[in-house]
Amino acid sequence: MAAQIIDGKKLAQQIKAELREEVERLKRERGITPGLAVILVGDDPASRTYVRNKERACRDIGIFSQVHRLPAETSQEQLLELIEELNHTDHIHGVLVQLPLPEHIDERTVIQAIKPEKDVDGFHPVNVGNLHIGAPGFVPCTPRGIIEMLDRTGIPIKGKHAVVVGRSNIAGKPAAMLLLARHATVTICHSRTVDLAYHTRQADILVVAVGRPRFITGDMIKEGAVVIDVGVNRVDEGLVGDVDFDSCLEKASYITPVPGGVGRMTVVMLMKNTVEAVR
Ligand code: BQF
Repeated sequence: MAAQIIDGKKLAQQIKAELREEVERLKRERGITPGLAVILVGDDPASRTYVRNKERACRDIGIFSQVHRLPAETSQEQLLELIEELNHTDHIHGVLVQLPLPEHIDERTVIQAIKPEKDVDGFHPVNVGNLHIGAPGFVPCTPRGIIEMLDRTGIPIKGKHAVVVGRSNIAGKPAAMLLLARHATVTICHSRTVDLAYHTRQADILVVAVGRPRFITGDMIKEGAVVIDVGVNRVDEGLVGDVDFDSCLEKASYITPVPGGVGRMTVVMLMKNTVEAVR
């Protein structure tokens, strides 16, 4: 039987409605409007789209947002200065630097400059460490969105074999940590994994975050698997995921679409982190 498609757009709208109420309450009871500052360096077209998505989500929910659009030639020092200023700006509760950064800027140095209490992307080593040990802190938006999707769809995680393909600091690695915290048995695969299909076929829950269009095909998954597609790849036909949707649809029990899947959840989890940054 064909898989059930997990509607990320619908789930995101539902969470947005909840956040709108929470923001309204913060304004009413504490006189606080959550504020998000986004820093975009350069003019990468995909990054511009993502930043626009974030601005729109803020507006929909009632979060104050400001976007700092800096030229590609901005020096690392100038960028660090801006971050330092935002770290000390009281009405800004969340600060994020849109990735990737131009070559001449060191990503790690920049991320470390963000105050951990305002690091709504959850990329600062303090937050990464907290995730690792299971302590409270900001969780990266994409992995948080994946867990939220599973939970709201009623898909149990405990005891399942979750296979994560991809080991980035933004998606794969933190997704594996969260699944582990929820008592899944976790396998992490990557570009050097030998016999990838052997591993992906073991998955009850398959999370794919490799950045290659239609990389995972139906023959690589187990009958009844839950397939979570993190990929956002621009091809001639439009946006496609890392999963070959058509060949996996017949075999999976649940599958996320692209567009309208994990990406939607990512943006709304950023909103959730920003609201939580007020506390
Ligand atoms: C959708 C991102 C790679 C590298 C840096 C909705 C987004 C994307 C797709 C979006 C992403 C991907 C974001 C869809 C933010 C997710 O409907 O499929 C929303 O805006 N995203 C980002 O900020 O940086 C990235 C992917």
